[in-house]
Amino acid sequence: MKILAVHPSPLMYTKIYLRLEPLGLELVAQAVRQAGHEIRLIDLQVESHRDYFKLLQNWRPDVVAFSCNYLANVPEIVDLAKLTKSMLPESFVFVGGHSASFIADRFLEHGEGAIDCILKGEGEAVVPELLQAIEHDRTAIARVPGVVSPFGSGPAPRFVETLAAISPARDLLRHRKKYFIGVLDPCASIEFARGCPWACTFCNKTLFRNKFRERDVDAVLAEVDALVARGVDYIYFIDEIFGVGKQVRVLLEEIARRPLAIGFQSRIDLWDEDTLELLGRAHCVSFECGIESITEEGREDLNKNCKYSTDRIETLLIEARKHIPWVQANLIETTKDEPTEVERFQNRLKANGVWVSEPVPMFPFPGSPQYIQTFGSEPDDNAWERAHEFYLRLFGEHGFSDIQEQHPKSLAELECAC
Ligand code: B12
Ligand SMILES: C[S@@+](CC[C@H](N)C(=O)[O-])C[C@H]1O[C@@H](n2cnc3c(N)ncnc32)[C@H](O)[C@@H]1O
Ligand code: SF4
Repeated sequence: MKILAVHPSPLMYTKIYLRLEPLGLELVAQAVRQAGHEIRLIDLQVESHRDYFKLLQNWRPDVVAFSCNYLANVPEIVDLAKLTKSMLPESFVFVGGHSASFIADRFLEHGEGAIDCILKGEGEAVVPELLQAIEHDRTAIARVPGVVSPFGSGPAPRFVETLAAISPARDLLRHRKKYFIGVLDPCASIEFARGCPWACTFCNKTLFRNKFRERDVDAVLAEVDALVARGVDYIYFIDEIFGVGKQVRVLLEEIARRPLAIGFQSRIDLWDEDTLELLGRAHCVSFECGIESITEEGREDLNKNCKYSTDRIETLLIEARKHIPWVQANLIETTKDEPTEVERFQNRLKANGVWVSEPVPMFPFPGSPQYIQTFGSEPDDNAWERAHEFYLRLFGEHGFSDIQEQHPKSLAELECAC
């Protein structure tokens, strides 16, 4: 079959600050190709709706697969699915990714028949099975793990057991040079590990990226070398937490020998003076970490489980900045931190070149322990509406952070405007 994989348009900041390649979709595309299908990929972060419709018209795919990691992309995907079905009524349209997995039933409802199913979970683990059902017996899709369809739902979503076999179909990307972070381009994304062994209360990882799995270091280096050969000189590790695995030191020593810069998100308590020096040698140019609170009580409340004291955190952030040009520490608003103390902490670090965020209001993501603490049960079909309403009510009174919209609309208002 002919499969068209589609990534939706950019989120606001991806126009001005960073725009990353659709790595998840590239992995799904590779699994589709290995299953013997023809595959093309279009990324609407860098191509237009016009390009998409042209491709539909000229290539006439049998299946269109959308990637939806963010709720902000839902309206666009619903509209495109409807237009796709009106142009190619025989085509099979489905959606995968984080957000699609969280709101599968609602997604189908909004699709009004234009979306044939949602595939929850890690796509590469099960997409060949779904395509087999689509090709031979469409009613069988309701037996595929992670499928939610108007004809019923399959067993629990499947996740990749080992990362040994995964590899992204990077060659399908038509505009490799259009991905960037800040002024560093062309930039590529790589994953070294998936999941995280910690359980911070606010972190939206339990439904999707809980289990920690590490890739083989040689496979990662082979991917790095292939990218360098294509002219990439900046690699962003998209792991939610880079630096946990057993092979991190080996990887960094090898990267130190190569002509490229790297960036990532991590926890400060995974590093010390020696390993920060190694990061400098490995040409790390961007290190972002979640400090969350300037007090041990605050970090405890958020179940951060940080093994360092606040003084040690401060020392290491300043040490990191000696080796790395951009070091960022994120804070979350907590009742345990005195605003004047926060300001002093920020000023001391900023004087040493470390960027510290303003404390950010915590969103009770369905999929975070905080959601269950706040609402007393696992997320249901109304979870996102409930969390959003709660958040607007709470911080509408207290105020949002400096980088947020100060009078955000409710989901109901936003839906009316679509
Ligand atoms: C890069 C990134 C961003 C970038 C995106 C930049 C871009 N597109 O250019 C930026 C910085 C903008 C960003 C912002 C935010 N992000 Co973010 N982000 C990530 C990050 C680090 C990497 C994404 C990635 O490439 N993953 C790797 C690939 C391999 O996985 P994947 O894309 O999920 O794909 C897999 C599956 O989802 C699925 N799949 C994907 N597409 C498809 C398609 C089909 C057809 C199928 C079948 C399957 C499928 O299969 C893939 C392979 O297994 C993830 C963490 C992580 N490591 O995943 C967080 C993450 C996705 N972000 C998260 C969050 C919370 C946010 C923010 C809300 C943070 C905030 N408070 O502002 C914002 C939202 C912005 C917005 N306006 O909506 C959460 C969850 C998001 C959610 N849906 O709830 C994550 C998981 C981090 C976390 N643990 O909290 N983010
Ligand atoms: C920089 S990364 C985390 C990096 C790394 N995993 C860590 O633990 O340090 C994501 C940051 O976004 C912020 N964040 C995540 N979820 C949030 C939520 N639900 N509400 C507010 N801020 C959140 C936190 O400051 C978090 O550390
Ligand atoms: S915030 Fe970081 S350390 Fe905490 S659970 Fe999420 S990824 Fe893991």
